[in-house]
Amino acid sequence: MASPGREGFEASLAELSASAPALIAGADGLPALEAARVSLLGRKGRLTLLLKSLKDLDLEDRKRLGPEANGLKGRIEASLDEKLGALQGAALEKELDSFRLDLSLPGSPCPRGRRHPLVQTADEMAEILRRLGFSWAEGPHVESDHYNFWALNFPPDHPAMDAHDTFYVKAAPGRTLLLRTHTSPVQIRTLEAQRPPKPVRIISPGRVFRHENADASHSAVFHQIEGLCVDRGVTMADLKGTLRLFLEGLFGPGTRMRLRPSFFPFTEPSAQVDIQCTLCQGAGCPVCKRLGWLEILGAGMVHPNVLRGAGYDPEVWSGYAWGLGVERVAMLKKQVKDIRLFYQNDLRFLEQWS
Ligand code: 2U9
Repeated sequence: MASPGREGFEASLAELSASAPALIAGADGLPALEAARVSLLGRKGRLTLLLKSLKDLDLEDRKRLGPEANGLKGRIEASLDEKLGALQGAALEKELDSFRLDLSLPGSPCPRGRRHPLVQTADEMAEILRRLGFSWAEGPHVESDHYNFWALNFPPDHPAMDAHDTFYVKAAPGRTLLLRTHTSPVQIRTLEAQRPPKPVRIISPGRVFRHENADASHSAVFHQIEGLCVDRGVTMADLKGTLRLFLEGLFGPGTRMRLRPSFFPFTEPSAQVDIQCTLCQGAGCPVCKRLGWLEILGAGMVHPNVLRGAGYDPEVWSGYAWGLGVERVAMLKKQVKDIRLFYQNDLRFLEQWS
């Protein structure tokens, strides 16, 4: 291209300086602005070509007009940027204007989940006992005969050991494994784990297994919560006080309880604990079989043989323990007539309690 010469250069510079702002200002959208940029600063844009032609001027003219032309380039770039920002801002405003969010619309519903009624019952008992200082302890479902029976002072001919009552698991010769018939092995394991012996206050909620036919009040798989407190100088009065607070917490203030003598291999003395019938307040009804009282749990002072076996000297330490069935409590509190309903997963049944 022929050199425009100094005058031509100056004329083009003056013309561009005058027309570029209007060109940019007049761009009414992003495509128009891009077209303006290309026409000024693109590879063959007017200012680009003008700057390229600088080299054809005399040195003196280059020194004077070069900075002027570059200054114009800087101003044009700045106003292109400014216009781009303004157009993008306006586009965003327009998009936001067209997008009306109605915050008063109800949200999409999320169905509320529920704990299983047996979990609700176990949690309620555990919470009362937690406040009384008892910690939650766990243990295996598949146990050795040692932890399930021998460590708990069962005599070798106790009927619980019979295959009719206990599920045995195939094990290596010389080793007897079974599905625990109560959660008491957890307490033995906990006592054994304290070396040297120290005070223990635990509950052992969990699943237990007994080889029996299911009916409205029996299930081969059910749940227990057992409690154990071992310390120096623990007495039957502590057991009664704890059970009173536990049963009042569970069945309401003023719930009456009574202890009747009983027998378990692992406690001595042992007691059967009843509460006054929650339905008829002792008057007698079908639920309490007209007795006015409901058998609710078994309890007693930990047998000295059990303490000794677990490494606690019975001359120094004493303890109380109790056990109860979660299903039995859930059935009483929620007025469920058949234990099997808890395991059938009929949501119409399960959703009654939240
Ligand atoms: C240790 C020492 C003593 C736990 C106890 C009972 C009495 C009891 C039954 C209630 C209904 C089982 O679910 S049920 O059939 N339990 O009557 N359980 S004392 O005694 C222990 C436990 C562990 C070391």
